[in-house]
Amino acid sequence: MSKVKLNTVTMVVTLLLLAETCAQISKKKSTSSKPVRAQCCDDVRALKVQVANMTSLLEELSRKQDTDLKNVARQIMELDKQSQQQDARVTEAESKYSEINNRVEIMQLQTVQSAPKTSSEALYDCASLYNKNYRISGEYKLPKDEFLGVPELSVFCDMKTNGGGWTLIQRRKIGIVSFNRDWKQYKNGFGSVRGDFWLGNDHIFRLARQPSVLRIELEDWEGETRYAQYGFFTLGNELNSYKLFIANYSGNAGDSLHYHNNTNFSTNNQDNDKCLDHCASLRKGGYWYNCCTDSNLNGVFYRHGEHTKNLDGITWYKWHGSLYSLKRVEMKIRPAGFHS
Ligand SMILES: [Ca+2]
Repeated sequence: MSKVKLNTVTMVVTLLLLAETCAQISKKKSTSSKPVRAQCCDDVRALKVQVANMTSLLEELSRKQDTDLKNVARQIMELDKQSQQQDARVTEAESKYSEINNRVEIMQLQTVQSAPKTSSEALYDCASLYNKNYRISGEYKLPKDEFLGVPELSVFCDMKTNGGGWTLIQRRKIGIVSFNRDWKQYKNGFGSVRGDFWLGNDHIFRLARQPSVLRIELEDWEGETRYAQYGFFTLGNELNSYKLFIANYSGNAGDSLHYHNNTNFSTNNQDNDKCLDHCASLRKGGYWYNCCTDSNLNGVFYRHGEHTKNLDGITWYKWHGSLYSLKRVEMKIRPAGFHS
């Protein structure tokens, strides 16, 4: 490029010098130097043509450079985009890797569990798993223990919240599983521990025979979360209709379980409530109904926009009143003496 420019400049200077010489010659020999003048002017014309050619070449080169620059810029942008896509793929691969890692850990745990063991090292709940260094939230299989008369049980462990070690006894989040069920179903449990479920009154009763803490986590349709925790939680056995005993509330959701303290469990086919009405039928769930509810965590799952119609939704009176059905609920327990 600079070479071309230099040539053009040289050419232009030469042309000017020639024109000057030409003018001087024609001044000196104005009458007798016709052939010289003609020769000179022919050279000037030839040079003029050359300069014009050079100029157009320059313009063409300059245009080409512009195009090249634009192409380079485009290529850089393209490369940038590709690198971003690469980054996204790496992130995705990383998250898959950690998921697989989790599964491997859980499989290892299941292998450990299937080995024979004495009752003293029984994997009794999520807190005992936590103490055996299982620190990932997820589904675990608690083995059968004939010594304690404990059946095999799939549980979901929350190993993160407030120190971990929590065994979930209930979850509402998807809304496909109906909670309007009978006594036997509430006794044995239903649903899927990865989705919506009730662990089962027999299992909850057994887990809460040791002094336990109950934690209830709630989420509304705006994505806000609250919790209610009870430092004391236990249930009566089936003969005592799984009567609820709670105490020592703390949290920011308000205490909407207090009204249900010391009441029996009722279902659509067993009215054990403290009311002339049949609360389980009215509120369409199984719960420790009083007359009837200050909370209804096993009520009907209403999607956003439908939750102001009925009293039978998933309610927690002290937070959103009796007409607001919550988006998500988790009820979880762990031993009172648990230390993470
Ligand atoms: Ca009744």
